[in-house]
Amino acid sequence: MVAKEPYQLDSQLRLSYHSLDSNVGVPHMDEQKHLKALKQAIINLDFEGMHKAAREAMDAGVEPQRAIMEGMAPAMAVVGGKFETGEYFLSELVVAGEVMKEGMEIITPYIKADSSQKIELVVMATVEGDYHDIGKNLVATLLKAQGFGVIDLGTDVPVSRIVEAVKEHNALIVGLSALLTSTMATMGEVIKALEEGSLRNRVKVIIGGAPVTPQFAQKIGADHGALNAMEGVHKCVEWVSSSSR
Ligand code: B12
Repeated sequence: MVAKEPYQLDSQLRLSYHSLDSNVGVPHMDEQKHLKALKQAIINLDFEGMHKAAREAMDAGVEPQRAIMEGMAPAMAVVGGKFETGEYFLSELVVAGEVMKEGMEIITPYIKADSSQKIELVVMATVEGDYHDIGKNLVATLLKAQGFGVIDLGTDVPVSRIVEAVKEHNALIVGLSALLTSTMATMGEVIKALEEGSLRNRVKVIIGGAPVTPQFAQKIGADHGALNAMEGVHKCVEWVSSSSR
């Protein structure tokens, strides 16, 4: 597997984000302070700290996408590392997830919606056997902000349910999320089922989640393996902007 840094956008990529990341450039000192406070609140499992940090960051005008992607998301990777080394247990993972969710509740209303995009439907799901939904929810929020209609099927979603939803809603894009190496393969099963249902040529399939790489996406026949939420949403915008399908 090729190593990747899922939470860091390289500067080249950032420059191409336009409306997704309007505040181009390296965060200045004051912003760094807010990003650090958001990160610390998650690592310290501190709900009050998160409320304070999220409100202060928004009051100070920190760009909401940056607050989530550069402040909060990297903290979850730190928490995952602590879980791996035995410093944190499952209960701490649960609390960290809740702290992140509360922070996102405060921050997401600040994400500016782009109403210029025509509504195209995206079916989103975390695949069967997998309960991780923070990344998926983030992608859904960013897609909505870009004017997409999102049918969010939730977590632990059976392959058949995803296929039914694509058919029922005549979706243009399917976004799949998996955080466990044991559930990644299920994304390939979704693609096979779409092929068997003669739906594959009607939809683009984008996959994401910490263990997902572009190579894995290619191997299972997905159209794109997202490096992170922003890059994935950027790809969806590109798809609907072009007339390739
Ligand atoms: C929080 C967390 C949990 C929470 C989840 C809460 C929730 N509501 O989601 C809880 C406590 C429930 C949990 C449970 C488990 N977890 Co857990 N969890 C994590 C942790 C710490 C953070 C995940 C997270 O939310 N990250 C923040 C978000 C923003 O990042 P993200 O999900 O990667 O999403 C980003 C991108 O990947 C992308 N993205 C994600 N999906 C998609 C989809 C599309 C379409 C696109 C475009 C982009 C995209 O966008 C996001 C932003 O860029 C990770 C550690 C890690 N480093 O990932 C472990 C981790 C994933 N968990 C792990 C494990 C082992 C488990 C358990 C098996 C533990 C256990 N013994 O029970 C269970 C499994 C439960 C299940 N069946 O799903 C392992 C997985 C190891 C492996 N190789 O598979 C990890 C890596 C921890 C570790 N280092 O060991 N977990």
